[in-house]
Amino acid sequence: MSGSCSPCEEQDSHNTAWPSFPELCRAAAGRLPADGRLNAAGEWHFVCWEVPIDDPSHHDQLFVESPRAERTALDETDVQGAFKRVNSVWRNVIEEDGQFAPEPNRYHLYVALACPWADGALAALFMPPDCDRRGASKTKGLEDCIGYSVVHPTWQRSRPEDPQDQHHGWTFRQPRDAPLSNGLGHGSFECDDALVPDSVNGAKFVRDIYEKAGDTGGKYSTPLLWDKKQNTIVNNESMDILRMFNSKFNKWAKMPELDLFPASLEADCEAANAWIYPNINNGVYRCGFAKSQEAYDIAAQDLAGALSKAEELLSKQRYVCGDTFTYMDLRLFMTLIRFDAVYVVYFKTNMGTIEMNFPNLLEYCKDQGCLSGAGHGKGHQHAAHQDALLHLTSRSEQVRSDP
Ligand SMILES: N[C@@H](CCC(=O)N[C@@H](CS)C(=O)NCC(=O)O)C(=O)O
Repeated sequence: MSGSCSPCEEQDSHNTAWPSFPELCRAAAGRLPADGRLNAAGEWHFVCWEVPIDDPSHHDQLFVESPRAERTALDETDVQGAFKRVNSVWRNVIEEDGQFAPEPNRYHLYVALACPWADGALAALFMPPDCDRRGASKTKGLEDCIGYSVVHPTWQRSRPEDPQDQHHGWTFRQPRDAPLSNGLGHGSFECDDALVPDSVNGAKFVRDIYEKAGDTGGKYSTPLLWDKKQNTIVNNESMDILRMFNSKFNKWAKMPELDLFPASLEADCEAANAWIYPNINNGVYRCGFAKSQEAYDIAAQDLAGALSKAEELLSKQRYVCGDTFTYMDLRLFMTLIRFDAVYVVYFKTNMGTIEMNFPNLLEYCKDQGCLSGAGHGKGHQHAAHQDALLHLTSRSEQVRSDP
């Protein structure tokens, strides 16, 4: 095979067309290619690269200079500078008679409230006192069945004792501990009452929990569902976790009848997800984590179009799929509620604000009143990704300079 590899999503290293990455990794004395990751099974996956892969003299370019590059979402970019989210690695399922059986008080959820994916999973657990404006519950009421921990919103160096290891990630603190600054030493972010330290593993960092389960490749993301019985990770994909919370713990749920994944609306939800997820939920990240102007412009255009489409849709119906609240609403809400406070500034999604420019989306958000949302969002985004974005020209700046 000759020539450069075009941008590609995760591919399997065992594909015979590609050089053997495990061998390359070994040959590089433990150094890992910059554009790849080890999955939980210890197999090497790469995201993309642009060197002639048939020429061994170029293989050095596949390796990072530091002994070890711990991955975060900020590294998940293709050669055009577009954010390409890498799939979650831990995908076990909770099922009767399976390795992970449904049981009360067996599982523990780790979340960052700043994270819309994790906050959605957490919101599904809780039964708030007075639900929404029209009195309908939107959560399962599993708070007595599944425990949880909440990280501090400001990423910290997870191995500060190792000068070679520059990974920054989620950390646990007690409410009223000393405030934290970000990795560049900026800011002072309080340890508020929303923080819940890790009572299960006693971990200082989310990374520690992944490593306890044998995952040393990262990324060390939330949500993360932990099995206290087998001392391992069940799953770190919010959609899977939501699905399991929806149906596997109904014996203990206060609202077993609430179905966020109704079979009758499956096709409608999937059709909505096909444009809402890439353009809005992940769309804000595609703007925020873009590393080229072109990638940002495409993402911002997709996002603006999808917000207008959602605005139009919700002028006609209460929920994304009609009259019924589904997981699509939970996920859309979790993005919209962060939009003005966080994404407009930090991810440069400033094609408008929900409050000023999208009246139906604003009403829609108010309608979801009982859901928790956006806790810690501002503190995290403004403090964590200190090197993202700063060189890109935002949508509103382009409009200003091009009247
Ligand atoms: N696919 C995952 C994505 C979760 C995710 O991206 N979490 C982010 C916070 S919003 C995270 O923890 N990132 C850690 C990192 O990038 O190191 C899901 O939906 O559960």
